[in-house]
Amino acid sequence: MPICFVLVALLAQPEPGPPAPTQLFADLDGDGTREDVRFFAAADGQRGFLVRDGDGAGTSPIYPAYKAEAARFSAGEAIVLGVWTRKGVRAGEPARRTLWVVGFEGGRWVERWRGSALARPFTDFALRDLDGDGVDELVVHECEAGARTGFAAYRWNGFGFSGVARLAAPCEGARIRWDELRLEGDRLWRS
Ligand SMILES: [Ca+2]
Ligand SMILES: [Ca+2]
Repeated sequence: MPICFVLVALLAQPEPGPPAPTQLFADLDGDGTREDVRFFAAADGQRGFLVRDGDGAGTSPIYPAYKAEAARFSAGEAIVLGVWTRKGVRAGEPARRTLWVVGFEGGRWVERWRGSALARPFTDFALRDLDGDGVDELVVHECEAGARTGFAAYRWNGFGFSGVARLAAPCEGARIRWDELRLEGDRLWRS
């Protein structure tokens, strides 16, 4: 193929755009109807924002967030953000992951809880109903050199997350999917 055609073909490749928003459904105002919420993440994974109902009227501030999940807590529904923090991080070390719980009240986004940290550093998180009681648990993947690795389940207590159970698992390799995890009492296991 002549080089001019190769160049034209390369130049015609579309630029990679920002990632598609994550669509979430949560009843943030407690009226019994779930709102349609979208999380827009920057391509660098360092910040993001939420839009309620997709009309721009309920646009959040820009958070230092890389991920968002809808959560059904016993006290109501909310959005849990995976957020970068430098609190307690020494100079030269990378930012750590933490969690914020945000809601939508009185026509604006409010930060209900800005977590300092969980018991241990984590690499990823999800909100899932692990025991089938209709309330979501927080489950995190812990994978830090020199530390116990695996999964840990937490419950929202209204003021933060309380640890419930752990499942030891290798850091890499046989990665367990969130949907395979089950909780029975204080036992976390892989189905
Ligand atoms: Ca609602
Ligand atoms: Ca549950």
